[in-house]
Amino acid sequence: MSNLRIDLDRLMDRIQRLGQVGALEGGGVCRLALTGEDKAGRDLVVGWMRELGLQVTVDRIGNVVGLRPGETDGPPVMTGSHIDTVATGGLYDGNLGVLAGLEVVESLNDAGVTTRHPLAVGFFTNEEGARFAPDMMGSGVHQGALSLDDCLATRGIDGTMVGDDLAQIGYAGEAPVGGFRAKAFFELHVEQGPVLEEEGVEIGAVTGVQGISWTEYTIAGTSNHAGTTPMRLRHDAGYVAAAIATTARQIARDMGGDQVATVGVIELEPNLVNVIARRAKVTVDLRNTDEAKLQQAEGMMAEKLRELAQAEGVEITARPLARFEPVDFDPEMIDLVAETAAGLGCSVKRMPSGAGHDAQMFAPNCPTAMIFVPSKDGISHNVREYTAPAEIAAGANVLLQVMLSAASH
Ligand code: HGY
Ligand code: MN
Ligand code: MN
Repeated sequence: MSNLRIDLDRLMDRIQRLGQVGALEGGGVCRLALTGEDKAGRDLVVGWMRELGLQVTVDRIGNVVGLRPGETDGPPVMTGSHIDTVATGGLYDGNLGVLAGLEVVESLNDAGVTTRHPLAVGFFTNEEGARFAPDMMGSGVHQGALSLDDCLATRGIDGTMVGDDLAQIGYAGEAPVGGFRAKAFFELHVEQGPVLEEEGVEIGAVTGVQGISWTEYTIAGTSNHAGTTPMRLRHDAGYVAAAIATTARQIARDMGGDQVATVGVIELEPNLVNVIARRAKVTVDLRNTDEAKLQQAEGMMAEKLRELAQAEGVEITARPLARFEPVDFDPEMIDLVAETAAGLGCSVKRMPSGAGHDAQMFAPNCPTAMIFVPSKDGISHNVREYTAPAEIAAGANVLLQVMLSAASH
């Protein structure tokens, strides 16, 4: 293990400075993918990449990779994450992984260290998937799991297309996609859940990512008067939307274990107090670490929707937004993270990720693992997201060491 350590003040300064881009009143950040704020964040990070001497490339879906040459050529040891955020984002989700990667580079620059294999630091387009589904869009295209053309043609919640907005912000790059292979991929990320904090553990050696299933349901009912329409004559899209939300919760309750279910979007038309809703749009996010159980949950939801449509006399159409099976990371890489963390004197827990991450797109193509640091109160996708500097230092030093180790042989 090298005696090298990252410079925490420098890393915290970058986290705070990037956090100023798209800063929300009262704290937090909104840098939705492919917006002006995303562009400003990208420009800032690309500037830092260039200052560090990295060779910067932008690919056709806007992923940005900074390469640090090694003594030899060939596939780099890579780290990275995302700098797009949800609308009520925190300073650390994604940003920490990218900026810690830059800090690893700067620490090596300061020490005059050239690694045997090249290193790379990347940020990937639209990891969140909040504005344009699916999530992990950029890394999925980067690693050949998603179609470039389909993603460029994707329309988001504002009605615009990925390809147009990408060009608009000046990040429709030239570099090809799908074929980039890393020697190994590591991602440092905040846990975004309560586990590490509740168990008093400093580092998570992430074993894999749970399966993700996102669906948008459109319910077509009949507008009518709230007062004059007898209950037996209603085709109430608003009622069905609410029933979908309670069904999602009931499925998670009935299945127990790792099953989670979220209704994040409910839109009603005409959305007026005295009008029975003629139309509703509802999103359902189902996740489970076990693929068969995730399919079971999807089946339960589909069955209930058939019953609801029949009983209420409405039409329900489903539009899949994202579907990723659970992913396992490389056992040797997980061991490397766990042993490195222990070697640095940190307590460690092997654990799955509840959130999706860019790393899951690399896992089929190269040895991949993730490093988690605790999230205060288990909070994320919330402006109160917080991880203490000492915890950030621990995570970034583990990243430095595992990258040095993987790039030296
Ligand atoms: O939804 C997720 O798990 C990630 O934040 N994109
Ligand atoms: Mn993230
Ligand atoms: Mn996120």
